[in-house]
Amino acid sequence: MIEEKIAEDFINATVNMDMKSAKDACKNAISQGIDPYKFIEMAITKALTIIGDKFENEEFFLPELFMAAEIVKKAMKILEPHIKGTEKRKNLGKIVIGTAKSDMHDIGKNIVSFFLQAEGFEVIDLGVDVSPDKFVESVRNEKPDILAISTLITLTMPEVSNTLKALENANLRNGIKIIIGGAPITQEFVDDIGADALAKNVIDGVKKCKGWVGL
Ligand code: B12
Repeated sequence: MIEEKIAEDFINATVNMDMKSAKDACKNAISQGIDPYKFIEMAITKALTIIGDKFENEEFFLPELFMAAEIVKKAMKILEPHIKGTEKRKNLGKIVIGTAKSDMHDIGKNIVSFFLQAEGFEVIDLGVDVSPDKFVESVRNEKPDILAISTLITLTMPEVSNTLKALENANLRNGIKIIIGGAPITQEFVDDIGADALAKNVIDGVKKCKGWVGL
């Protein structure tokens, strides 16, 4: 299948740190009419999983992780304008999103943020390394319907828990739904800290957020 071949081209290019071929594969995917979301799952997420495994096995080191992240950012710039729904302006509700304190990973968060906006949510993106105090301040000022937190590092998971405690201490926990995403997050953790939902991927996350606003 052509989409598998193009996904493979992207994966090989990313693993070989070949920015030009990776961008060409994305452009090819678009010109072949491949759904950008499908391409993100088949090519981008898969490439990053391979890079992550190589990093874990000490075949790759930090420079490769950084380079792969740069390639993915450029790839997303090519794909984003072709994601359906970008033209919608429905205002389904307001979402504050950010990556937990001490965590700099933002590729997944940015994808989620992009899709939430494409679905019609107003999204306030606080970026990476967001302290519990900063989340609290934003919830106080923005009064969102949903707070969405991302974290990819096991060691930064306690910061998610600290954020929920800080919200409770500030009397801001009631009235908002809280969704947590990122590879190390489990349902048990979400239940333990008293968040409302776990999102295993962007589709699951967007579906749960839409469910909360009655869609
Ligand atoms: C790229 C990358 C980096 C880049 C990040 C660049 C960037 N701007 O994001 C850089 C080079 C900076 C980096 C640094 C580090 N990294 Co890193 N990194 C990765 C890598 C390869 C890919 C992550 C990624 O973007 N995945 C693709 C996206 C699309 O997937 P995702 O983030 O999981 O998001 C999806 C879902 O989880 C979900 N989701 C995520 N968040 C949310 C939130 C909400 C609300 C919702 C609804 C859904 C949702 O939806 C997304 C789309 O479906 C992973 C390996 C891997 N397989 O994940 C390691 C990985 C996460 N990194 C790791 C480590 C250890 C580090 C460092 C500590 C390395 C070091 N020694 O310095 C530093 C930490 C720096 C810091 N303080 O944050 C480990 C973490 C291990 C752990 N569990 O603790 C991993 C797993 C690699 C490994 N196998 O060892 N890293």
